[in-house]
Amino acid sequence: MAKDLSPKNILVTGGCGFIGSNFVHYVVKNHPETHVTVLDALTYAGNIENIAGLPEDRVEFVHGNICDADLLDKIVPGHDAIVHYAAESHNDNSIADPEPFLRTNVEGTYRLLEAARKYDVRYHHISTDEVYGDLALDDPARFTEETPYHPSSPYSSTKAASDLLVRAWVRTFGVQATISNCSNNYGPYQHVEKFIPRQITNILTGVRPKLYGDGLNVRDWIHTDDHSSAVWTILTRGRIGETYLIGADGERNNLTVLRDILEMMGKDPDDFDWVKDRPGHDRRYAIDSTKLRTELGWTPEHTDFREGLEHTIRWYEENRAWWEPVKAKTEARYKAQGQ
Ligand code: NAD
Ligand code: TDX
Repeated sequence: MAKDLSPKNILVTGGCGFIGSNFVHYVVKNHPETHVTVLDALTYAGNIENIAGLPEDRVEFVHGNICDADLLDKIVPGHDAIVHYAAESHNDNSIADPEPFLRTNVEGTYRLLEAARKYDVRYHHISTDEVYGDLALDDPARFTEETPYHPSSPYSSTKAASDLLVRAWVRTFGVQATISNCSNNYGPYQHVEKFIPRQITNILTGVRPKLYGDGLNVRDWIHTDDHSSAVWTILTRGRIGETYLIGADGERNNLTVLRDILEMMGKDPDDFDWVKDRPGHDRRYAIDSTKLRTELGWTPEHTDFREGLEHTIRWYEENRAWWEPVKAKTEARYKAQGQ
């Protein structure tokens, strides 16, 4: 039986990052009865501007680290749920330096689980489809909740480790937790290190877009607002101890996505550079979200990928002040890696 929750006061970790901040906007817009505390360390990937302008009586910001147990003792009591987005999230960075991924993704999750256990707070864990490894291009299969874990990168292996901690804390300590594993998100506020914003902002700054390997790797794209509605559904109506996969049937290869971006921005579809491949590059991700759809009745709303991409391009065109300060540094890092 699904246990319904009507959260009045939730703690959102990583609420100044891409997906976490979109979730905070989603809650403020759609659930006026819910107050949000954002806990964020403001790493290179976090930006306080992502939640600027939201009403102060609805959203409180706490600057701090999820690995700080004393801080968690101060702020977790009084909340009826923790929604845990905070992570080191970029595969390429995890290849260059895995250590922060171990600390934030593994130790940070451990600290939050201990706090959820100590203060008996409902916990929802945000994870990724990358824990399942990859699929061949010609494989008719998609990932389900039963697919064995088989992560490829330092990033995905630390996310897999964090999922397993959650399962153990549910079984051994009775923590009231759920897990969701989502596919690739796109939309506003995504850091320019990630594929879609990198290419859009390259074009806007006169740099040629960069495609890894043969460009045929497939990602299963979902608009970040659909991820938010799915997380809210699981948080409020999901069965404790369960995992739900989140996806919107958006499989596309990188070459197709890049050519869409070039065409929408009025450029020649061949006006990009082929660069060296990512080591261990996962070939294809694909999500079967039947469980979430049939058991909890969730459906995605933003399923027209080209329309979502058009809006995303507009957002980066109209919000240059948001990304310009970090663009040159991000490209310099890639250049040093030959990408
Ligand atoms: P992001 O890198 O944009 O944001 C991460 C946020 O966490 C930042 O605000 C950062 O400051 C904060 N943070 C990092 N370390 C912290 C720490 N130790 N303490 C407190 N805050 C810290 O990430 P994202 O792309 O928004 O991803 C959010 C979550 O969703 C992650 O758990 C990621 O694994 C998961 N996920 C992402 C995708 C995707 O397509 N981006 C898909 C599926 C799942
Ligand atoms: O410049 C690029 N060129 C390129 O071809 C970049 C940055 C990426 N790529 C390729 C690599 C991937 O096949 O594009 C695809 C998407 O790359 P990323 O945006 O780095 O995402 P990915 O590695 O698929 O992981 C993302 O989705 C799952 C998020 O970053 C993770 O946090 C999430 O768990």
